[in-house]
Amino acid sequence: MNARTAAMFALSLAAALPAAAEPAPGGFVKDDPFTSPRTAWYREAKYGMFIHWGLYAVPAGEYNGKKIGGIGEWIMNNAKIPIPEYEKFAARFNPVKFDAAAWARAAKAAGMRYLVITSKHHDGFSMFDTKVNDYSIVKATPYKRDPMKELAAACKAEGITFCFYYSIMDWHHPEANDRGAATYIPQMKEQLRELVAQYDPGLLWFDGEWVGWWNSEKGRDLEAFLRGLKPGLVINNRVGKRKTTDGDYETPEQEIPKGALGKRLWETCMTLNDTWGFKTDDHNWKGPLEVVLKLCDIASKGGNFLLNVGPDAEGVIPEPSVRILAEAGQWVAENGEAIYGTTYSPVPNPSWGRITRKGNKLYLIVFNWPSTGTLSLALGNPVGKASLLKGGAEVKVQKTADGSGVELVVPAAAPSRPASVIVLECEGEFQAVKSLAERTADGEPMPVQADGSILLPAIGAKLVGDTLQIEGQGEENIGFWTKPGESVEWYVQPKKAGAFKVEVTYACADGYGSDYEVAVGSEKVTGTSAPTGGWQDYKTVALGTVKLGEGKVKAVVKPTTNFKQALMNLRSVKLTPAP
Ligand code: FHN
Repeated sequence: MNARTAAMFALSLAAALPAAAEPAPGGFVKDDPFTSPRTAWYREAKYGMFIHWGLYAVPAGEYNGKKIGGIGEWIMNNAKIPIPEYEKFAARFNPVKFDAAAWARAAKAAGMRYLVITSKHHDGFSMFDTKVNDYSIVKATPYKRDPMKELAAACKAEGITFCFYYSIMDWHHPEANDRGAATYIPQMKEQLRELVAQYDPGLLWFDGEWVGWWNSEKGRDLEAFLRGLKPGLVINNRVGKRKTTDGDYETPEQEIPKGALGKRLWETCMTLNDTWGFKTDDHNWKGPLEVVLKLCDIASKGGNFLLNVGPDAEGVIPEPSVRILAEAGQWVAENGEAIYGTTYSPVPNPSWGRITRKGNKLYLIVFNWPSTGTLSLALGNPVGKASLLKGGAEVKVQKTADGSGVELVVPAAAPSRPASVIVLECEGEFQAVKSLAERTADGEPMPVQADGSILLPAIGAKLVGDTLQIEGQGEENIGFWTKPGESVEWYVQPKKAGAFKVEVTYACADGYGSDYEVAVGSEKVTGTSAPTGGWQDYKTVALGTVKLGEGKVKAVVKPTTNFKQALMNLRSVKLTPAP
């Protein structure tokens, strides 16, 4: 079908189409997606499979013998393929190896509980049985079947919520623009009515909303229309213009927000390699470890993870995708209780891992299992029991003497790889204890241990300078100390006045180092950061003693003379009552 025919057909159809179904009488009263029963399945599911599948799988990143850069599903745009030329891919699209049950099984094995597939991407080609036009897999390809019908049934059989992606932007439709919107939008609504009526999706994932002719008013109208079709539908924010009032949740793409987005649902969508639609030459796969760590990071911030696969033109999901997702799925099968149905933790994520919350339980997802046998957590709550999620073995938990939170005593070996989960039952409303860095920022002293000693750790320091950085996870250090004018500081307030031994734990590579001082109140001791064998080869040196009263004073470490490129990687300073 050429552009002129398409235009004539669209105009004739617009005249024939029933006025798209308007929302239910009284329209749609927006409930709060963060707590609505409507989104309960979505908040439980947490992890979904994104599938980009369409005509673009035929060229698969190559056109006229040339590799086309960019994401595979944009080849029509990136290679500037004229519509009549692109339409010819339809005659070559015959996914005879498509196996809906195998796709649903792959999602299940991954631990994914919903699936979002492209019903129509920007190229305007419909991957479902539509009556609105003939530019579809049923009418324009030798395949002639409706794969979406089969996939919806297969997902249902596996207990996976079936959902659709739909692009507002349409490069094929002659009226998908400012001038023709009045014609195009009713046809778009009719296709959406078909999708809801024929396949009963749990969620509609809009995209392509950035086009200039789409606006918030049209978005609100479309959302009300859809809520009228199916009040329980979950809809993303790209139905409008990605405002926080649009749809039910935010959609960061290829990135993970730094933290929770308050009382707003969100979902990171991400490719498993570097393209959404299939490309023969994209083998840059994320591994199972990265998938698991991203899933935990996202869940700890209250997000969902929608991870993409791009099936080829024969209807096959690339084997590396299936393998990677299945391997990550083994961890999810063992530890999914820490992901499904959780929300963000009221306690900041610690350096050793991530924390999710479900009711009065915290799930401590430990990436860096401690060699010291203990884990600290800045939690102010009274705590109940703690146990390993895998196997249920009890974990001893006690409040720390210095009020910095709780300490858990853990077995020597991590129960799971790449992350182990401890379930901590809490009482009452969650109270996060200030982190050590927050205490220093507020001028509060570092905690005093039961023996009177005071640890000044990297993570509790105030960094005075713009190149200093906290590095590492689990046993952090202060690094990038490349400017002699930069220093670090803490506050100190001994329980009892007296003399304190000063020890420094640091690492330094050959060719670097400097003389430095540790000033505590009006007293100071000095040292030289001689090489220790490497930037991660730590050693502890005693620098002498300082006399301290019971008042609060500042402790400051700074380079003095003979500065050679960098001072050190500083793990901690420790003050111990001297006999
Ligand atoms: O342009 C699309 C792209 O092809 C892909 O579908 C992604 C997936 O979220 N969305 C748009 C880019 O933001």
